[in-house]
Amino acid sequence: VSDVWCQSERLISRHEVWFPRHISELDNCTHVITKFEPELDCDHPGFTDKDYRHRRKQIADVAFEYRYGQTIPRVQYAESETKAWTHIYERLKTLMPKYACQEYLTAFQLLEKEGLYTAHNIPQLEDVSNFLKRRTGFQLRPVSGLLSARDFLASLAFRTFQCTQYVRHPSKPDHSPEPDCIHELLGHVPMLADPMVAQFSQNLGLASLGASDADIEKLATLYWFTVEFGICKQKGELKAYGAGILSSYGELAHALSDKPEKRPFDPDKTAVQAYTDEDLQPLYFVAESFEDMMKKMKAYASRIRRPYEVRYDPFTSSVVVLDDK
Ligand code: HBI
Ligand code: FE
Repeated sequence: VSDVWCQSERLISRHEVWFPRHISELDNCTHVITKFEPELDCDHPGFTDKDYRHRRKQIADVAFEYRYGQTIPRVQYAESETKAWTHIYERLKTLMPKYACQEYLTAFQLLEKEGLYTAHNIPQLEDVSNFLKRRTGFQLRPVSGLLSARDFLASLAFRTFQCTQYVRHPSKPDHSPEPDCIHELLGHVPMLADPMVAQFSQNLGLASLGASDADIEKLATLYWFTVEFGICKQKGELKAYGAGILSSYGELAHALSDKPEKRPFDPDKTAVQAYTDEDLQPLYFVAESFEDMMKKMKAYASRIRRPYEVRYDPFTSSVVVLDDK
């Protein structure tokens, strides 16, 4: 009993809370949640497909072995995997001009111009990571599946996006219960190529370092309704900026139709909204503008109570912890 008491007491001191202080320590932030693993989830489309599970494990093992500073190993994608990419890529491209926000469209164009994105090949994470480094200082590191919210958010503090490298099951190209590289590449990467989004993502990560479990849950919920499923107004029209919308043909048309419920984005309310990750979203939060959403998130993050402040030092890729407040 006294051990438990001591542990919870110790969490209060900034000297005792562990969180990564240097980008290389993200090697310790790779705790995978097994909720949607094809081996364990009988609703997963790959549950009964032994070859798929083998393939998925092969690619996940590469991520498992990965350490900071290494080149991201290239994956030779199979024809069926590339086929899923082509199918999604071509269909999404027809909807993008109408539904995607300006930041996404600009970055997507650039990715195509540089020859990184084509309908015919799944881009390699190493090449995409180098592109992002040049654009916004963001980089990718391979991850073997869905991470704990704490680990996932912590990596954002170091301008690092933990990115899956396997492809969803080919029987369901339009839906995946877990993140896959098609979602990361067509949803997240173009957004992370925007300097403002990069800063916003890093701020979210910094706000999470050493935060209480309750605050992490709220930040994860805010992440869900912004980075994953956010909608904002641009020139009087609703546009998608969330990666979960932008990487899904079905979700794009659904989100911007008048079927789902829409409420104004307000971090205090959004942070405690229950959500589903099983199906099309029944509810979206709409920001007045992209800038307004980021301003409100910044104000929200500054109200999270921590007995210390954190700053990022880009020269050393380190988090500096400042004196107790
Ligand atoms: N893990 N690999 C991975 N990719 C994500 O997008 C992701 C995650 N874990 C948690 C998460 N996203 C969010 O839902 C928030 O909890 C941060
Ligand atoms: Fe995502």
